[in-house]
Amino acid sequence: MKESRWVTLLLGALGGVVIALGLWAFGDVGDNSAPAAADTIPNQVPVATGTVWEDDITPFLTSKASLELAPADEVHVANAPDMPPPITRTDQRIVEVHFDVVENVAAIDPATGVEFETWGYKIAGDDTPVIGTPGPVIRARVGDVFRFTVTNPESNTHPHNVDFHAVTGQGGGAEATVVAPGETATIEARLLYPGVFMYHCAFGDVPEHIAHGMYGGIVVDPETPLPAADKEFYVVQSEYYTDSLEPGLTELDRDALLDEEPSMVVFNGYKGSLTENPLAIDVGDRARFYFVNAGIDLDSNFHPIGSHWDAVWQEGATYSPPIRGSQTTLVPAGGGVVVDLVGYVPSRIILVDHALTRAFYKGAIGFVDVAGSENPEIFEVVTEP
Ligand SMILES: [Cu+2]
Repeated sequence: MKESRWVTLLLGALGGVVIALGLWAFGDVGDNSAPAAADTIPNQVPVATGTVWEDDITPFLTSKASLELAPADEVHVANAPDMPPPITRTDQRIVEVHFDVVENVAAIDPATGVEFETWGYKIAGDDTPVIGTPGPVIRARVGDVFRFTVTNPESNTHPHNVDFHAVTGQGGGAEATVVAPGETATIEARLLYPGVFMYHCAFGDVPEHIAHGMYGGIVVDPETPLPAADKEFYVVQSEYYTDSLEPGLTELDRDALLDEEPSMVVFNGYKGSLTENPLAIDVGDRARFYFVNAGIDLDSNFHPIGSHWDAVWQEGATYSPPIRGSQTTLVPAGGGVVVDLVGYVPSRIILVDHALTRAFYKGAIGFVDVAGSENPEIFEVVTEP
């Protein structure tokens, strides 16, 4: 490189430092061309050099004092595999959700009768879930204030809490939501980032609480909605570490937990949940999956056998554009993804963790039944065996 080029680079770098110091000294950072509405407050925060990202992705916030409750007919919770409808409003609101903690004994492999002490969450006042895991899916819009209340019924035995990966604040709300049996706690948290996020109990021996089933997903819709889908589903992958696969009540196998060797890897809380109750779509449908990998320990290699992921919002980061046309998407433990598939021909699409030991032997398998007319332009059996 020529000497003059070095000098230019050096002067440029010095200039950048001077500008950055100036911005920092005069406190100009944080005003990233915010809209001038009276009740809008800038959210942008300075980074160490005193600069802000020009494309800061968090929204400008309507002050809490100006926020109204979300419309009464807007749905914010659903039990797997259902999703609440997308949030269609364009303003920020307060979204209220109330969970009860579940402690129960449930069949985690109903076909063989393997039972386990399942802990989890349910919508307060909703007595339909008995297993409690995965917890209900929550849906809100980015910029909303999430007012979350958790009650641990007096009949329970253990304290619990919730760490929301969608929440910015100490422990994702964990410390503030510790509830002993008989207690109730409430937090308010601004949902700064859109996406699909895990939540889980983070009390005491955290892996033990998650191993008993204390996890779920929260979907934060982006300001610019995703392209519409015809059907939406909520699917959670998770692991059980039982000391037996015999019928009857099994115990947590601590050695297996330490070795990260689950006896079961399941979708939606128990073995067979999505094979005994296949998801149903029609030819022509775009089906969207809000998928959370609760772990505890294994990454998921999420694949639709006999189809493709037409769109993948990697890591569930829906602010970013999707990649298109994928076969298998990697979902880390404690992560999520949003994936679309299109029903092109009538068939049974098989959802698996393509680490196939988990699918064939441990339960990480589910069905999507596509109904409609054959299309030989896409698939045709030429000669039967
Ligand atoms: Cu817990």
